[in-house]
Amino acid sequence: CPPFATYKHHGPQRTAADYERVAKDIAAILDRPGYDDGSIGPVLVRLAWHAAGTYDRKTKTGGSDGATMRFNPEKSDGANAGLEHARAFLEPIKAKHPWISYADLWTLAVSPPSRPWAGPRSLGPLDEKTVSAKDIPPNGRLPDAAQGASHVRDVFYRMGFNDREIVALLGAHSIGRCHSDRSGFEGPWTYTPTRFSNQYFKLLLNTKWVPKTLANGNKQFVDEDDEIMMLPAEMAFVFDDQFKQYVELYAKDKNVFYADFAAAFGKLLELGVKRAKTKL
Ligand code: ZEM
Repeated sequence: CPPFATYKHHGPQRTAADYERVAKDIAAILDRPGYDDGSIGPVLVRLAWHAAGTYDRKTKTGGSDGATMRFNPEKSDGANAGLEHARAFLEPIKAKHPWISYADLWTLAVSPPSRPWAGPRSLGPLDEKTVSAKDIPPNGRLPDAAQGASHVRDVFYRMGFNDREIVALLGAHSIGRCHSDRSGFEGPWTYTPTRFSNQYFKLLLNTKWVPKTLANGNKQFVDEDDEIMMLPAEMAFVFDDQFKQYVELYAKDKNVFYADFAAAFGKLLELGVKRAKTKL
C-alpha cells in the first residue's frame, strides 16, 4: 500500500522544514510599529490560547483542532473580542502557504519562550472546511476576568490543568495588554509588554495594588501610578495560598517558570488534538 495514501487529498507530504518556513514568515511579521506596543506577538498568543482553551476533557469537545473560532457562535463569543485582528494578521501567511490548516497556523504562530508546538493536526485544510456545527464548542468556556479563584479552577480543571500549571500559564500576561474596546479592561501587566519574562510574577507579589473602577464600570487593580494593571481573576493568585506558592516560586526562579510554562503551554495546544498517523 502506498505511503500516505489516506492523506493524498492534502497534497504533497509536508516536512518539518515546511512548518519551519511558516514559523519564520510569522516571526518576520511580529514587529509592527504603531500597533499597541509595537508587536502583534501578544495578540497571536491570545489567539492560540483561546482556540485551545475551549477544551472540556469530560466530553472531549473543544480545543484548537478544526480552528472552530472561524465560525459562530465561537467567533462572536465576547471572550474572543479583538481576536479578529489576530486572525487577519495571519491571513497573508495563509495565502502564502495555503496548504497549512488554520488550526496549525494559529497554534504554530507564537509559543514563547520555546516552541512546544507538536506538529501538524490531523484535520488538514480540506477537512477543516467540513467542520460542522457539532464540532463548535458552546460559548462561555473561557475564563471570566471579573471572577475569583474558584472560577479560575473550574475553567482550568475542566481542561485538565492543576494549580501549578494554571499559575505557569498566567505568566503569559508578562506580554500584551488589555484593550477597553475588546475586554473592557485597560492597560498592560508589565512595564515591558513585548518581552517574555517572569516580571509578571514579581510585580504581582511586590506592587501595591489599588482597586480602580473604569468608566464602563469594570473593576481592575492598578499600581499607584496607574501604569500597570491586574485583573480580579489574577489577584486570586495572591489571595489564595495554594496559587500563591507558585507565584513566589516563579518570581524567584525564572528558569523554573520558563520550563513549566513551555510544558503547560505545549499541553494546552494539544488539548483535544487528534494526531495524524504520519509524524513529521
Ligand atoms: Zn489572558 N487575557 N486571560 N491569558 N491574555 C487578556 C489578554 C491576554 C484572562 C483574561 O481575562 C484576559 C491566559 C489566561 C487568562 C493572554 C494570554 C493568556 C485580556 C485582555 C483579558 C481580559 C484582552 C483585551 O482586552 O485585548 C483570564 C481571566 C485568564 C485566566 C484566568 C492564558 C492561560 C494565556 C496564555 C497562555 C495574552 C498574551 C494577552 C494579551 C493580548 C493582547 O492583545 O495584547
